[in-house]
Amino acid sequence: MRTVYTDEHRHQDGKFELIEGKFLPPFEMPRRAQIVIDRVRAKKLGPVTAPDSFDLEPVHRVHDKGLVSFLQTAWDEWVQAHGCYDALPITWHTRGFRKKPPLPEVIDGKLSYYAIDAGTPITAGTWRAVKGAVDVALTGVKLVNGGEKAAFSLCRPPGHHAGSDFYGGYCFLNNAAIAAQAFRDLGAKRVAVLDVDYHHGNGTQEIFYNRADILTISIHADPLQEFPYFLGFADETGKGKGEGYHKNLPLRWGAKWDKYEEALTTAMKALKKYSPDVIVVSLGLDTFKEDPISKFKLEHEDYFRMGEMIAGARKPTLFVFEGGYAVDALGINTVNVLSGFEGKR
Ligand code: SS9
Ligand code: ZN
Repeated sequence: MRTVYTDEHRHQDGKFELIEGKFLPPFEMPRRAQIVIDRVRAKKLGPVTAPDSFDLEPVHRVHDKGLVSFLQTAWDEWVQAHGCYDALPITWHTRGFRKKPPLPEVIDGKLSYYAIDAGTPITAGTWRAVKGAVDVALTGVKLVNGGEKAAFSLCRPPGHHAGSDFYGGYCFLNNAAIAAQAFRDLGAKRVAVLDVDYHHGNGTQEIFYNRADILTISIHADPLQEFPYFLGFADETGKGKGEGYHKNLPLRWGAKWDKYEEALTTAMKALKKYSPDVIVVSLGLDTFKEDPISKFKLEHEDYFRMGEMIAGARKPTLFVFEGGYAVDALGINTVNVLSGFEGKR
């Protein structure tokens, strides 16, 4: 299968994230994508192509214009106010405030308005990297829409925590959601998004929650135990027209392949029943046993099986790269899924 990749991701290179009470160098780092593209080449998964450049119209199909323009100017506004440190918020819009407050005029307030956490630094190159990741996703769409059976969009930064008008969890714009909507706009009648990242795909769920034309399924750590904490429970099944077209499969900390396989079997059953024209996979590899911020216990081998099971749907499939922070193992695990999908071990 073809991989879409650009070095533009390197421009997202934060100094800090706030995690476990410490300012640490971000787990979401440029080496993540580097190690994956190296493995793609070493294993000869297929050709690697650079993305085309798209305008922002497909982005505006799923994201609020305010969020998109904020992401473009936030760094300059931040530097004017505070100098060249990473831009992170420290106040949140929570219960007890106005439901729909006006957008604050100052950068600190804007960060508080749009961000869901203090782990997602905006830096000098953030917008450049984010735009690159969207181009990578949309180029993958173009390939699959043009008849390729599958493609791998090696997006970085990831996207599945970003919603219509919020960012966080290392994500700024939702690459997978933008891709899913683009498939619809190119004529696909039904699209399914399968999110196998360790964390719940809250952004993707929020974006498509009231729609029946895009089925969303997420397998992830129980939100009672894990980020993003407030969405991703099994009783969330869609709203209005979208009722019955969202599925959450939360698993408790410590889940190994046996539990995971059960959930993935359930997911694939729902997906096959929906019979989509195309599948978008939010491919996170932070389910790995050595992931430094996660608590599932998948092994290298399990990722082949994951790929095989996804291939069982026999639909055109776009893989969109999401999380995974055991960097040394990230290339192996990612390419194992993609090789498994292609029936190669
Ligand atoms: C650690 C919380 C880390 C969010 C992680 C986002 C992962 C994106 N318990 N902060 S795939
Ligand atoms: Zn994750």
